[in-house]
Amino acid sequence: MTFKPLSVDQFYSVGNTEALIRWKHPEKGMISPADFIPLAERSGLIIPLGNWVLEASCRQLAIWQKETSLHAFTLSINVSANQFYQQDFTEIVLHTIQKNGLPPHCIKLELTESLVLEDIDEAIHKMKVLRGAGVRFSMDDFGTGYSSLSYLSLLPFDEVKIDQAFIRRAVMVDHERDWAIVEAILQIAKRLEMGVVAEGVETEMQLSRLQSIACEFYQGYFFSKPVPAEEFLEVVMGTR
Ligand code: G
Ligand code: G
Ligand code: MN
Ligand code: NA
Repeated sequence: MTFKPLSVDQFYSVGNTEALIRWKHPEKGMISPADFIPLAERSGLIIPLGNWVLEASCRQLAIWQKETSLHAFTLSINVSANQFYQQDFTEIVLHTIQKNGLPPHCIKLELTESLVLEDIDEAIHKMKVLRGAGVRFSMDDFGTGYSSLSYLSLLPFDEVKIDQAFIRRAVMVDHERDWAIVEAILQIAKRLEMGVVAEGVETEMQLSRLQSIACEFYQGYFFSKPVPAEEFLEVVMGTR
């Protein structure tokens, strides 16, 4: 837990708050996790890196909960496959939450469908253990991959996050067929008592269209680009 990766930091999305890792390279500037997370997975570095992400996220959330009136403030954290399937993942998560004095239900772990499909029985087992302690789960990037409806009912997710690529396509004027699917996802999720977060909301038009079909939770550049921790409260409180 003491590993501090060189030049790695976290940004936070506004709307639904999600911790997003960033690598500040001395010459190449900001490197996207899309480029270095797969490398970290292959090299095994994802284990200490993932643990650092958990620790840094929980520490930051505890600070925000203490410093503001946002006591029930929740934070979404992305989890990688090799991180999730490490033997003591559930213990590490629970220990980190407890150490930082957080209510477990304030932590949402984001898993992708492909992660879960690597070993569905083990995934369900780990999810049930953590959910039993109050931790919540989001299915990330829904609408890409297979987006299997049977898995949606089988897996104990609290929430689905409709992928930004999907939202972007659906709101284009001539994509009513995509829009129909967004609406159907909302209806299915409601019946399964899952929340829905629309990702990649960039325009007022996208937001109002989503609101018109009773989508309640959003994330995206319309609210703000992801910001460093120091700027986060200002942005959320709307003072800039
Ligand atoms: O923030 P950005 O658009 O660069 O994210 C690119 C990808 O990196 C996304 O798929 C996102 O889920 C992933 N990602 C961002 N932060 C983390 C993290 O802390 N851990 C893991 N495993 N993935 C992350
Ligand atoms: O795979 P995942 O959903 O975790 O990826 C989240 C990433 O998507 C974030 O790192 C963020 O940089 C990016 N993102 C979030 N909202 C928007 C948006 O409105 N537009 C675009 N282009 N990217 C976004
Ligand atoms: Mn995510
Ligand atoms: Na996503």
